[in-house]
Amino acid sequence: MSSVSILPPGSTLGMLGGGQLGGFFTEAALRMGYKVAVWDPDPLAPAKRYSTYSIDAPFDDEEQIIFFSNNVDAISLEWENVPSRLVTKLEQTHLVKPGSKSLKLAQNRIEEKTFLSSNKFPVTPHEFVLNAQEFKGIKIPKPWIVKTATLGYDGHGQWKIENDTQERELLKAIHGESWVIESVVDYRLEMSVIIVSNGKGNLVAYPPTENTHQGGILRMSISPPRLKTEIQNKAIDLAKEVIGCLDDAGVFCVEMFLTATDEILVNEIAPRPHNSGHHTIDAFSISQYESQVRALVGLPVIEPDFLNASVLLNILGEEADILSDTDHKFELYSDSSARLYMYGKQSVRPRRKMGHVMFLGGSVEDLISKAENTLMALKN
Ligand code: AIR
Repeated sequence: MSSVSILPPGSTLGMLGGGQLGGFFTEAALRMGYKVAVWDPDPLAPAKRYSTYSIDAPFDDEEQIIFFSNNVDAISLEWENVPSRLVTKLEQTHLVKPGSKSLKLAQNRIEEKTFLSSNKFPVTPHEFVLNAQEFKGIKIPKPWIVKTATLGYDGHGQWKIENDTQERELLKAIHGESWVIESVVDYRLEMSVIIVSNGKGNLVAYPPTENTHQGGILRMSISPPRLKTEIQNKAIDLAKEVIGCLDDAGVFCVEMFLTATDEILVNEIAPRPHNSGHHTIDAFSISQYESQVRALVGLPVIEPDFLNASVLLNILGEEADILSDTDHKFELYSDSSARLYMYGKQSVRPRRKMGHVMFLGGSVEDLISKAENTLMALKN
């Protein structure tokens, strides 16, 4: 473990994972004078567009583990599916923020739910199912949300099961997995809070965003959320308690549900910046990515200033092709409040996050209608 308290500009930061989240981290780190080594098995991973060095090998390549270790001063990550074994190994010689403890929790929904409920944080009613036979004994009435315990993100490994036919279909498709079965909660909205932790008890929160999803994938994030200040503060306090309990350093996101009776339930914890926090690039003085750099290098972790309202619209799958089709006349290209971010992903997969549009300034209602109009235009 390094004894240096602040890593100076010019140091090299290692990033495990090279998607859009790692890409925005890399841009922030470069702006602050750092170099970034991005490791992602995909040679065309988006973050590699900005990296100083990159590694394309699988995460278990021993030679590359040595090369990476020898060339970076501190390490962060941007994806839950980075093997925790690798992080555990790197932690022996380097600062890794967040570390393997939070990563392992986020990699296994059974461990995550157990952590949340054993610390008395409010969660949805749920049961664990350790093999296909145990589906017979589930006591929670349908409809269910069925989630694989491991390797789930962006709606992967998640199904809504409303009746016995759908349950039979699901059982035909699964092999040797374990699962979390959740009740479908009657919630009024989903929200998320980004927390930055310096690992020494200083926790800073971004205000909550209100999120809408389609097929388990984030579609829009609205900031500020259309919620009473009192509820926003409750969400911030809860998120700080959850991350405080994790006792790790870095950027985290706590996803939550607000029920019809204004109860807040914790849904998931991500030990990394979050897609619902992209707006912090344009709508706050310090982005979640700069905060990730600050927490990693030991710079002060501070409260960001709110600059303006924003609505994020994710561009999913083939919408990226439609948006770049020059025959279409998208209003957003003539709208000075709209900023387009495309991640440079080479292959289009259905519902893959390909980019986002950030609508900025004015009232949230106007921004939402601009986002909705863009979505309509993408469908035509
Ligand atoms: N990501 C990580 N967890 C959830 C998401 N969406 C981001 C990370 C990761 C990328 O999505 O930046 O590298 C993977 O996206 P894809 O489209 O390659 O599956």
